[in-house]
Amino acid sequence: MNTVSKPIIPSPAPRSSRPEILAEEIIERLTYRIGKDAKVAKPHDWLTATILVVRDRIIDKWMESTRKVYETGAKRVYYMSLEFLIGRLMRDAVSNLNLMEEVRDALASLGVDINVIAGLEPDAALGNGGLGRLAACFMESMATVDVPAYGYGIRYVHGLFRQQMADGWQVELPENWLAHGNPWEFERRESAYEIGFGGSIEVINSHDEQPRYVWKPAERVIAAAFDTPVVGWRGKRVNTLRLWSAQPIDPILLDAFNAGDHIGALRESNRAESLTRVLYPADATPAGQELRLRQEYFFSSASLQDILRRHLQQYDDFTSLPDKVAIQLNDTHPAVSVAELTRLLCDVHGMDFEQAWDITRRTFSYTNHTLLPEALESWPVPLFERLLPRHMQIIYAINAKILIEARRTRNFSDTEIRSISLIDESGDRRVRMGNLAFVGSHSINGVSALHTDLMKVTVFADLHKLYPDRINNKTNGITPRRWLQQCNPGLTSLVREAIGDEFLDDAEKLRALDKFATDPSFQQKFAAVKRANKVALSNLVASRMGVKLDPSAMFDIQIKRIHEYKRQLLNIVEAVALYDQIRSHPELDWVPRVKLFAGKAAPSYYNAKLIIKLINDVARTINNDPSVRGLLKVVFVPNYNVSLAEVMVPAADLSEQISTAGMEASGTGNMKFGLNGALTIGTLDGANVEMRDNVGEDNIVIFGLQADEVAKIRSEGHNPRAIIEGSRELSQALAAISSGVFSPDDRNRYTGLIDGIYSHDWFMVAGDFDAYAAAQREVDQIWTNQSSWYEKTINNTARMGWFSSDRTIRQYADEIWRA
Ligand code: B1H
Repeated sequence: MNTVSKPIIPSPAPRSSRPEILAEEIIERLTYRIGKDAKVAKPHDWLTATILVVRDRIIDKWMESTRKVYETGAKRVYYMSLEFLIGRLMRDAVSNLNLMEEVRDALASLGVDINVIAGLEPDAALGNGGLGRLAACFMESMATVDVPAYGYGIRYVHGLFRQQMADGWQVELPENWLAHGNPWEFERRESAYEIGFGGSIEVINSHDEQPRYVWKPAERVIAAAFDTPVVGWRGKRVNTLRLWSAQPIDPILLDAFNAGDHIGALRESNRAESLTRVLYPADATPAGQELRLRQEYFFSSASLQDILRRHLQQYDDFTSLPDKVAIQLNDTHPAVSVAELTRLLCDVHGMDFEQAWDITRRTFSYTNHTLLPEALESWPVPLFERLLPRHMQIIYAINAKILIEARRTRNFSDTEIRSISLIDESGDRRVRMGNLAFVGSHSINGVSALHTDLMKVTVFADLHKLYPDRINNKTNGITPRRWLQQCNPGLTSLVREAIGDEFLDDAEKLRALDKFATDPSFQQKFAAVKRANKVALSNLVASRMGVKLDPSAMFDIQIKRIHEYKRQLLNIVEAVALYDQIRSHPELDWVPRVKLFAGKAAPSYYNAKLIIKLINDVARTINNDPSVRGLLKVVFVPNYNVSLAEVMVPAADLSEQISTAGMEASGTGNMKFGLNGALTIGTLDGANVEMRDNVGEDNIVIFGLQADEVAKIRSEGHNPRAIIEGSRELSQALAAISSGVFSPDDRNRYTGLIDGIYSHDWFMVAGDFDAYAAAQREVDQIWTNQSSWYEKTINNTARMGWFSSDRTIRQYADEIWRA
């Protein structure tokens, strides 16, 4: 026998992190990878060279992490999400590798300022808002707490649009994060899969007990993988974010090209590539278009094929899948996966339906992120059938099984059956993705305690009766690395001086700060850090918008997507009322305030865009009125994104979390502000409820109707007109807006918007106005006693550690994934 012994391949030598060595490597990458002479290198070249050097240090750990999972046979977790709102990566990676000083010094020795080049990195904005940012925090926390995990998503060429203001109106411009290339990613040509659409189904052995179904798609595209390493805190573990890009099977149809049809020759290629070209810019509402369903199926199928391939490489068959694989569905966007996994197991791998279904259900779990009825995804049956004919059959088969079970075991009535069915038969027939995700999962979780409670009595009330053990809560969290250490180095140093380093590894250790809350010298240092952060934000606002802010005023900030339920309108109406008051009573001691707003509106959401315009109209009027004497300023900062949040969050004195109770599933911005020492003014909605429980009711200002009261008022009838007429401040403010005081160029601009408050007030702007205004005056009162203000805000920082996404991920790992 001729045996060739396997060569022993040495691992690369560990890399030094001495600044001199780092500097040498940066020059090496600049020269040989980018092809630039240091003498003519542009800041962008330095950035790329630096990222390549940092990346190499991640790769060693990456391979080690991957190897370890193979060796130990550990369970893998897959987080499937159509959105990953990552932001910039360099600071995150450098800081998690504990190389910040070394990289800074290395660059300084080359005459490069790390802050300048870090600011050039584009934000990876592959998400809309909270749901996408949560996925990014989870990726970092899964690496930190050592869960072997892969994120699966789409590599959109254009992430969330860039927002510009034209005369106070939002204008959307394309975003181009890949313009300078992406040094973080690795294209994996070997990991490519075919994805089909449309076509027909062939039945083989149709007379057998187990006929085989073969789907013959009419259309096919290739899903190509791009991997980004995600490094956890202290570089312990590196996981993979795998994003799929659509490519044509035939890049060019040469026959057509040779016949002179140059455009037709590229048609297929364009069609394929358009699949992953843009992120749908809706938040908390589904896009409902065919391309979106194609995106959902494309990334679901590619990810599942990849997961099954990896499993078979290591294990004999799929019976062990639920023990070795946990797949988390981030909302219903990947819910078609439930049908796709069943299909792959039956049609491709020859398993019988019952077993495939059992494995599917034990493998998936689903997170619900919203109760808004208009946000629950459903697809018209004819569209679904045309695009995914085999999946439609499987969904009918699952539905039959579930409905029979419900009738037999629980004696479900027709009404209950209609509500749990996977098909909505109430109008045009539609496939309900929420119900599909629910029945195809062993765990369904909400994202805050209140939201989970409401899930059980609203959208999933009947499914909850059928499967009472499935719904559970996992309150959201945020990564304290990005949202404290990196965005707020001043506060981080101050806390380290006071209580040592333990909180860096366990955010709940911040509790030790409690005893400093009343310490005058600590309060002063805390205030100095806050002031420095406010100066930094003021500089940004001055340079971007030419508006001057006074850092000694209270910075009152509301940043999030613009949505009626988030009630930016309530905030700006109160600002108008306050403006009135200041002018009527100039003799009173008004607390100087700067009201800052930022956020994007879905391009097709008319009222949201109108609210942006209103904020800008009010800002122009107030900021130019000398009688206000700078006591009130209103600013709308354009193009809100992760990087802007990293500057605004640490600079906030007051955090506005004022959604209509029962409508914000959790919120995560609320947590970022609390952690960074802002006082929250908020309703008892989403995770605000648990924030109050953690920080204590003296350290948060809660106002307004509660979720059950809102529900009761809505069902029994609400009379906003009477409320408005009973509140002088509110009626004056609404009359001013409605009559065109802030829009002299178009006096009717806001008539419709304000009429909505008078006629139905669905979002309880009138219903909550007086309580909100009173709460704002209470905030003013607290501010006038600065020692009491800082006592409360220090208590916030001290008690927000529980909201670390490390805690959230540990709960998912222990209670859902069992990883
Ligand atoms: C949240 C969404 C969402 N809930 C549909 N739902 C989308 C729905 O493109 N779409 O079709 C996009 C996003 N996003 C948010 O999730 C909640 O509103 C927040 O309250 C919550 O904190 C966040 C994370 O759980």
